[in-house]
Amino acid sequence: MTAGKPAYYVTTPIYYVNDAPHIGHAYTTLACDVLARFKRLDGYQVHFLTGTDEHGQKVEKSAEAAGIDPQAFTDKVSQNFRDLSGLLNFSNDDFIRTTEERHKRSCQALWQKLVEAGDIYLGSYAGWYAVRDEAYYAESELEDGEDGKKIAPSGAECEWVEEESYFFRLSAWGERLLKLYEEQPDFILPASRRNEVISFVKGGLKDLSISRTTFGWGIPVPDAPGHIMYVWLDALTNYITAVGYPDAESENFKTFWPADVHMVGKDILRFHAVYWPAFLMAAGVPTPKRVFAHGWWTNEGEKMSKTLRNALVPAELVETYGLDQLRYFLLREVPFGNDGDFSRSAMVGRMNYDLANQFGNLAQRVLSMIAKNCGGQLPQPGDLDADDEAMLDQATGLLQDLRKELDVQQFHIALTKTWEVVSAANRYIDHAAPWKLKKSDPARMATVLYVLADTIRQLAILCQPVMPDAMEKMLDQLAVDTAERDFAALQTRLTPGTALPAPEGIFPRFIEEEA
Ligand code: ME8
Repeated sequence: MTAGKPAYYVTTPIYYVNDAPHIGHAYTTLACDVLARFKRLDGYQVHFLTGTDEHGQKVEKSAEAAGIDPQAFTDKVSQNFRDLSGLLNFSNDDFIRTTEERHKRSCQALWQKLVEAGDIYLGSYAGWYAVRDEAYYAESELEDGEDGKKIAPSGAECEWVEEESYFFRLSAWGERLLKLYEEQPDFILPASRRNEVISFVKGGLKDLSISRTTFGWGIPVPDAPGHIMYVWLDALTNYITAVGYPDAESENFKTFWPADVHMVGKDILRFHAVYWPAFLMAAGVPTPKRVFAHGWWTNEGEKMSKTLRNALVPAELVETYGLDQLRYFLLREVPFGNDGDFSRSAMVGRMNYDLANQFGNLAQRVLSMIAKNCGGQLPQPGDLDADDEAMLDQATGLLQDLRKELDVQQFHIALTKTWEVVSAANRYIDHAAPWKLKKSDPARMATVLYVLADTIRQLAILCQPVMPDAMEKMLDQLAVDTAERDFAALQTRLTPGTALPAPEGIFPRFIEEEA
């Protein structure tokens, strides 16, 4: 039953199929997965979208190099991104491919709207194009590379393109874009990126070439033989296709559009924060609520690249460190929005300290004391003293903090605040020392263990978005009913007398193998 629930729509970029998924792609989708899971547990009706960007020259060239036609090529490699969802336990509700019929229909309808609005005209493009970025560059942006080559700021090689092309009147939308950024100050986050976009738009916008004629792998422009749509116009439209565009009256579209968050890497912010809202405003479609541009991951200080063969492969990391350990690390280690570096030592540190020592050990101590000293049943608490109340209040107060931080995509702060409660629980157990109370004051021991068990339950419920499997195990060990695991259940308390299964460790330590 979804009626009456508030809606939440979160999207990842759709990834180019020419590349094998690496940790950078996994990172973006992970961030969205955590938002989607959090909102579901908080009573929202969520639509979480990911998918693949399958048209354009870059994909066409990769297909050619693989010696198969582009459709067969994309059918094959798109699967790698679908598999990533299974591997990393992503809970996306849909997976869109731009080669699907629903998407062709949506793009052509959007195009038609732009034509009707008078925002498209026929001209000819003569300028630089980088296939790797699928982006046009002005001469002034380029640097000279070896052998007279022209290099874009991203490092991509550019080629000279001259062809008949349709243009979008982007130059006419500068003022309205600036107004959008002003009226919706959180439209672009983090703020530093917002400032970059504002200066770019203030610098003046040129009309954008939005069709190509020199290759064929794309969506045909309606009534314009020989023209296919510029791959970024095609790609961005995926976000509305997936909720039913062009059927703006459909239940899905009315429920989920405008999107709450488009999550992207900083490399593609301009497309999402400038071109996309301009297209939408021109077509009379509402603009999304937020574009969040996160930072870039490097591997042990090096940029990941095909030539260096140093891309971090998600499957290998999961195998080495464990799935939830990796999910936790990626969101805890780096302030969300900043660049981050993956190092083995940092990963092992988080795994052994935050997860095994601080959280895992706490749960293990409490559950094994209950197993040994309380007949394997949740103990009956007596009257709570000030320390007990403070512990439980601190755990209960966490939800408000997490809501606030996740509403602005500050995962690392949300986790830091969660670990403040984990640390407080460790201080509480050390201070109350229930192991000393076994003989002297068993009633007090029961109270302390009960307070701890309920604190762990609350932490486990709140950590589900980041570590779904591990927290499922933790809640199983506390015999929490599966219907009592959403945020509404934080208002309740564990039932004394409930029989618990035998405790098992949840977060193993990472032991370095002897060389
Ligand atoms: O740009 N660190 O697709 P793409 C962090 N198809 N994130 C990274 C990363 C890294 N080292 N490498 C990649 C495209 N990413 C277009 C998008 S959307 C309408 C079309 C992530 O396959 C990051 O989110 O090149 C980046 O924006 C995205 O992958 C680029 O994926």
